[in-house]
Amino acid sequence: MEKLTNNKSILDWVQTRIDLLQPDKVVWIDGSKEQIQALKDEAVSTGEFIKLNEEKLPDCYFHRTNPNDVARVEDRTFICTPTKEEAGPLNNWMDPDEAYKMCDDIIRGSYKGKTMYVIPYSMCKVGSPFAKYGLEVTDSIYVVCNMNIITRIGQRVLDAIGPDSTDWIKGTHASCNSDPEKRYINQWPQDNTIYSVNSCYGGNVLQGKKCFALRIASNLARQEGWQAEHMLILGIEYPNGETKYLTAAFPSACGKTNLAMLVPPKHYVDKGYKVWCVGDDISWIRKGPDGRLYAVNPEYGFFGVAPGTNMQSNPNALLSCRSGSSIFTNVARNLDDNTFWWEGMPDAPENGEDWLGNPWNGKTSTEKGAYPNSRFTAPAKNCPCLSSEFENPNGVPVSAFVFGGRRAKLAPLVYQARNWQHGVFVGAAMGSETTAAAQGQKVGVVRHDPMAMRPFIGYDCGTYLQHWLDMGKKIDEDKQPKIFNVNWFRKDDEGHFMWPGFGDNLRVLLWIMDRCEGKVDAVETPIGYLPKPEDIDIDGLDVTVDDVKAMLTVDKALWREEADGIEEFFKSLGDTVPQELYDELATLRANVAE
Ligand code: GTP
Ligand code: SPV
Ligand code: MN
Repeated sequence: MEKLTNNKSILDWVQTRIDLLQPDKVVWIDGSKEQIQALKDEAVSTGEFIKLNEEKLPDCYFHRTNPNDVARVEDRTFICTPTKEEAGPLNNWMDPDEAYKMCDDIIRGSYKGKTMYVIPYSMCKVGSPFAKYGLEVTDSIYVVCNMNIITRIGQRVLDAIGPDSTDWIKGTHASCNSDPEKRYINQWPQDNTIYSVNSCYGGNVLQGKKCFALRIASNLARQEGWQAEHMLILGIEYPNGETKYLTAAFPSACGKTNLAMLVPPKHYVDKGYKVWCVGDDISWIRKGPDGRLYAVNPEYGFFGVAPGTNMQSNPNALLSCRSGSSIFTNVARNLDDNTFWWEGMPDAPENGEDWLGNPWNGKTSTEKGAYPNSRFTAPAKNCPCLSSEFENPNGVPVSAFVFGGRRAKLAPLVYQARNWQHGVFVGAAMGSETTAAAQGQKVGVVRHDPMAMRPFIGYDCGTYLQHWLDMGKKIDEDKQPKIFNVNWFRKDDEGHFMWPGFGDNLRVLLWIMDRCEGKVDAVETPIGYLPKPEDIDIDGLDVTVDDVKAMLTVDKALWREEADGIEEFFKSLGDTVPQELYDELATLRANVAE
């Protein structure tokens, strides 16, 4: 085995992995094109990958996971802190020593006959002030190739860690036999350690993403005074050439990738507006030298929801994965030309194969071709609207934080919080209808999901909310991002979405930005500041001012019910919930009282 570092802490740890997992062979991932290509070829030869049409989809591959392993498993995700209180009531908890023992017993010897790949990876640009490094050992080429797309990997990472540092995250992935009863996604925040056991699904095993960049990082962020959030980052370029940035937190499968890459409506394009994507899922946020908050995207690619992505809804995402070097997981295939297909794309193949590998006629079948949580993995560099600031080591200044979720009835299209503390309450009280992004829960049920971080806070939720309040106190009021809530998913009585969404969401973002600059008035309501209906531009839409009015109604009776739900939720979080949030709840109650 050719080692790529002399760092003793790394070599010692890799040796413990070899002793435990007992691979036949160890391969260090240097990240070279040749090495990655050889791995792809090997995966094709074993059937792990299917190579797609090289002319139409250069360097693109298809992969199927075990049908029992198609989304994150929140009920099998554990935070292993010395005490249960540190993990808090929203996380599953396991005693750290017991968790090691249990996982080690499951994975011991599971690499026999296999190769261990050692992936050095970086979250954020290598060597940049925000960067943090990790190593993940895996027995899956699929994991190596995906990590190569969504993180920065290889020799340069080991060089950046250097010969002496012990400041890196230790990650162990073992595919085992995909036994759902023995599947564990465990984080030990005190040890900066991650285990992914008996899974090969992205969010469980591409450890840079949710395990590290959110669960482990949120814990580091609290200690070090910054924030790790489940937020997209986008820039709006105005016709005068100025660009303003916002970040937005929506729960899984609630529209982050779509918003991050939105294409402005035609009359905005004609006027010279542009939207630039900095990130579509995760933000690391710090106070900059000028006292404002700055956000970076620690990832290097996109792991996006496939179904619903098309040239109308999100052309930039489709172009990102079509232009090459992408991986498609659990989608359907068109066997005539060996390309991918999923719901929401035109021309369902007659001669197709569904995500399970069964013959599938998209013209006649009533079954879905692609799994609802099927995904594409695409390099950020492929994205036509990638921001020039994507690799800016210092990040971009944040003007607004936007929260949102799927609420058929309650939340208006957009509203603004009265101040930071109220904004933290709005984020803390967020609820959203559940989606297919997590296994083992009913889809479409409203659940509380503070800051869209419920499955990703690596410590106690009440303490996390306190950290949000503390961050606000560190920033002068005039430099604090303004906080908003949006709801693209409000439905009319017939169950249709009331707002066209997607590119037209820019119309709402422009109101948000105008509010940040004090350029537009608002209506004060019991829940915060709402737009005057005529201030949301509907030019060119099949929507009237009355429709907008209907999307902006605040139904006090519904909000009274909501307040009860929020109180119950806060109580379930225990006594670490900051008093300030109960004060905000009391204000809401008073405002919506009969
Ligand atoms: P994760 O990758 O799981 O974190 O998801 P995400 O938040 O990035 O969600 P994504 O943008 O992939 O969207 C998920 C689903 O929501 C897709 O099926 C979209 O078609 C749908 N969606 C996104 N934006 C809108 C919108 O503005 N309106 C409506 N009606 N649907 C939307
Ligand atoms: C999410 O579920 O929020 C995702 C996909 O972004 S996963 O990587 O599976 O977490
Ligand atoms: Mn996500």
